[in-house]
Amino acid sequence: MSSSNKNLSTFEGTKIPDASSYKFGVVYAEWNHEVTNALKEGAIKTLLENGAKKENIIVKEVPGSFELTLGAQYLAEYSNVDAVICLGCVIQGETRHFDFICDAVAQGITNLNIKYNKPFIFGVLTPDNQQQALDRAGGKHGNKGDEAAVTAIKMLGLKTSFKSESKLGFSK
Ligand code: DLZ
Repeated sequence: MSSSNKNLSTFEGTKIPDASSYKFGVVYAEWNHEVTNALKEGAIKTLLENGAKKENIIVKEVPGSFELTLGAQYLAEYSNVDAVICLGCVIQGETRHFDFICDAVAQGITNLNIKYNKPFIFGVLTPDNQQQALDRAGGKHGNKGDEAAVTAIKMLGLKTSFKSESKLGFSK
């Protein structure tokens, strides 16, 4: 797994914009709850540390990673968030279920980015086993939730940079 060389909670050398003006959705899967709960806590903590207001972080739970796409769409439709952080953990099993879920959620989240012109962040761990997952949910490789939160903030900063440069107006 490539993230074994990178700590997911270390952002030295990168500039993280101020998140105080943005509204965030966080959707996380119940499956592998020990892991996904740690991802969720990491994401919220990182958003707050970078200026997000508690009242501007809307958190929702879905049954499994397969449901992250629709949960994220609900957040975009009904909560008017600027970005959605999608958190899940699909552990490699003995059946092809793993491939179907991973492919579906990756494609689903990709489509939402384009459909809404907003950042929908893929914070889904796809490890071989529980230990690899825990290592990336606040363990020795950091927390994928932290990384997902920083990615959301950076993408919103990028969008805002176009907004301030644009002379043609910016409708969405
Ligand atoms: C069914 C299933 C399996 C086998 N494994 C996982 C998993 O490792 N991680 C996860 O988030 N969800 C899993 N699921 C549940 C599916 O994501 C989904 O909730 C069900 O297939 C119902 O649509």
